Amino acid sequence: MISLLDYGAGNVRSLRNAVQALGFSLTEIERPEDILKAERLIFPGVGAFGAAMERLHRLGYVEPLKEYLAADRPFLGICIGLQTLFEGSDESPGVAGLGLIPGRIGRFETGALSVPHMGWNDVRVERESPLFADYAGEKLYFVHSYRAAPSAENADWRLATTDYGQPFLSAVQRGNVAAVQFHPEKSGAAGLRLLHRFLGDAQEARSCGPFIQTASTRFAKRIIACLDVRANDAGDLVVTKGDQYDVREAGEVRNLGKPVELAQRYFEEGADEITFLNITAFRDFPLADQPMLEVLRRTSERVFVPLTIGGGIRAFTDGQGRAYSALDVADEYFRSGADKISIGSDAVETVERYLASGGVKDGTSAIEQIARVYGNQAVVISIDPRRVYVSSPDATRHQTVATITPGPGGEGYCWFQCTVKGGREGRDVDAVELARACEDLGAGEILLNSIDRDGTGAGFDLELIRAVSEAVSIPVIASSGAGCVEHFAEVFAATGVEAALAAGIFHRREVPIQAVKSYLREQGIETRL
Ligand code: 1PR
Repeated sequence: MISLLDYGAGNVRSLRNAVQALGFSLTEIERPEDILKAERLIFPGVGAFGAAMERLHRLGYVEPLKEYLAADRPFLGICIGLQTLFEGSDESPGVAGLGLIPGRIGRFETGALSVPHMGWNDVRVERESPLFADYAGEKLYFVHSYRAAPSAENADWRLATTDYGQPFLSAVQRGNVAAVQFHPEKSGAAGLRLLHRFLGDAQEARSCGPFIQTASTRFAKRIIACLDVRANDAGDLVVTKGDQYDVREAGEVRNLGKPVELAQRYFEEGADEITFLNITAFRDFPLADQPMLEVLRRTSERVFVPLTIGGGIRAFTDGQGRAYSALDVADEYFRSGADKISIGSDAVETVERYLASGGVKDGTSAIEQIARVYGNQAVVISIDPRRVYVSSPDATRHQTVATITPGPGGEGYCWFQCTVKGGREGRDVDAVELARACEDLGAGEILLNSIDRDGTGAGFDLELIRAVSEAVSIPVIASSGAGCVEHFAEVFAATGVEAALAAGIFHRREVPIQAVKSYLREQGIETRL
């Protein structure tokens, strides 16, 4: 009997899907006494350390969990499920952990590297373990801002380590109790194999496996496939693609394929993440869009890399006068299989209020509310900027850049105006101040589009991307304009972005994802192959 300790702190649907895809069924822990009845227990911690411990206490799970662990029964902790095994964490001072492993969890101090550590990295397996028995050295998916440092006092737990500015424990194990900092359920085929080892035969295979020794682990730049989804005029949900956000051709919505099939194809072709943007959700209430939620559910059953969904995340009152918060909309997206949600128009409105109030964070914005429940890493801000040209920096209060592509009147400067409703309305907020404010409000990542470059194949807007990525310390995804493999190398070489996203060239099969990755490797840029 495989039991899942879901204490209601976030999305564990991905893990359920992965376990089911491997042919196992899961029993939910519903009462404290269920813990000691489990034959194998998975604890996929989500969110913050303090919130996780607080919920475990409230549900009466702490004592039976300690007893289960002390009896050396089969256990797999994931992410916060690893961190709570320690004595405490700087994330939540004063909150005691389960105390099985000596030491405290600390925050990453990585200098120029973005925090969270979000993406694909190597693990250095330092001793034999059945968990890694058929692991072939692939990169695995991490997302966390805090780390367990390897030390003399936890040496007997140390199974694998990873470097991200600083070394940290990426896997621990003693006897039958193991925990991993990465997400096996989001780590593609390698993660599923590891999960299978725990589910299937962790007991009997105690001494096998290659012994991997890598001098230093290397973090990969991510390649993301993006699917803009909307109903076409016949009412079918299709993947579409615009030119500078105009998705119609000869009056019809362009149809580039079916969302679930395309997402699965990109997973199989090696995309590191998949993003769905529900591009008409600004006018239609997304919770009424059951086909879109169904797309997400079906995709999450077969795609085992992180899934982001955006569109329509804002407060809404339906035709019957029932009010929904942005968190309600996000809840439904997470329940349907999203790992991250992305906020567009609502973030611009939030930042307008934030700037008008001199930077007050009152806790009511969608960004703050969703980050509090699901963690910062789950909140992506999608920015849809358009260039506004000016003849000198004094002509505007906004941050300008000197541009090598002058404006229509020969203007040598521009700023990047945020828009809402899919580019239909410009606002008096620039992309740089928006990104900074959203980071302060608790966003974990920026998805930086460009209306000027979208669908043009002319390359990423490096001036925009440099300006935004230099202004924040959270990861930035470069988007819009990719036309060939060289454009990806260019954006990684010229800016500090962690990821690059493309749509049209992948949909039209002009450039395969693997060709992008191979080219990047040839250029000395690390990728997950
Ligand atoms: O405002 O919170 O409801 O979110 C709406 C979301 O839908 C936003 O993330 C917004 O970017 C997106 N969106 C709205 N309208 C469009 C449109 O195209 N008409 N799509 C749209 C944005 C841009 C990228 C695209 C890249 C790469 N699409 O997603 O995939 O530009 O394309 P390329 O590689 O082909 O150049 P809310």
